Amino acid sequence: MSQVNAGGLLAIDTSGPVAVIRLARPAKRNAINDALIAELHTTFINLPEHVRAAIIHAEGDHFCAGLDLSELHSRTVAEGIVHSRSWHAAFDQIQFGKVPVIAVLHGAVVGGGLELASACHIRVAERSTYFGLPEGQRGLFVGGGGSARVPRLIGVSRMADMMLTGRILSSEEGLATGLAQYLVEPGEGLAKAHALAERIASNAPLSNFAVMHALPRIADQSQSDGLFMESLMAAIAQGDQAAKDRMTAFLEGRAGKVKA
Ligand code: 1HE
Repeated sequence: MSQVNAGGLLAIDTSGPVAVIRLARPAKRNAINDALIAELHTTFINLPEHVRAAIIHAEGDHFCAGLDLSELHSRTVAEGIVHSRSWHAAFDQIQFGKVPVIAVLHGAVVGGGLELASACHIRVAERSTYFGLPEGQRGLFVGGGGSARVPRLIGVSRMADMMLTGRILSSEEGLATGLAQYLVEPGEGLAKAHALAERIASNAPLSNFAVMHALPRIADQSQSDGLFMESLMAAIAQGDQAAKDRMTAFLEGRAGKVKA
């Protein structure tokens, strides 16, 4: 099924094994308002069973200008907490949802836009990409999961620098620091994401599940607890029929070799 959502904020194509979700608010630089965060949440909850990987990309010159600042000034403290929690719920559904998600980045990836990107499992940055956390300059703090996710990618000190000084990281710096795993030329991001998504979609679903759900949790645990959880997850994965079939295929010379 290919569709544009009713609010016109997202274009969603879930017809194949790779779902493609496009931020479609270029006039506002894909700034995220309440309706868009709700659409992202429901889209990722409702991904059809045949979908094996997803791509998020964006229309216009910028991936995402972050929080829609026009919605901010009338909120009370209590409403602010509920608002932040709605971003957490939506981005948790991306990070800990059904399938791995690849973000294709270009132009501004700032504030809540970087929080969205950091909830994805793989980030492909086109050379036009730049990363910023202007919350410090706007009198705000991150509220879309950035304080939990961004330091896990680049460390607390780099994030503190970005927030305190307004430092912008280029696409090359983003690649070097871990904000992006791939750097491509302008216009090439979507094709790269499709190539990666097709490889991901060909993995055993339980292996992808383990990478998405067990790996980050293990990294957050003590080594001893993490190693125990690793053993459980490894045993569950290797007991699955998909693993047995793949092992047999390799031993019978029917599976690809690991070559550079
Ligand atoms: C917006 C927003 C927005 C653009 N909220 N309306 N994010 C920021 O602090 C980034 C603010 N945006 C910018 O710095 C620039 O817009 C960009 C560098 C991203 C793009 O610049 P440019 O010259 O291409 O576009 P523009 O002329 O600035 O903006 C075009 C329109 O989009 C304009 O509206 P118009 O009605 O005058 O045409 C802008 O007002 C509108 N627009 N960005 C609302 N962010 C969960 S907590 C997360 C906290 C944060 O994310 S804080 C960071 C917020």
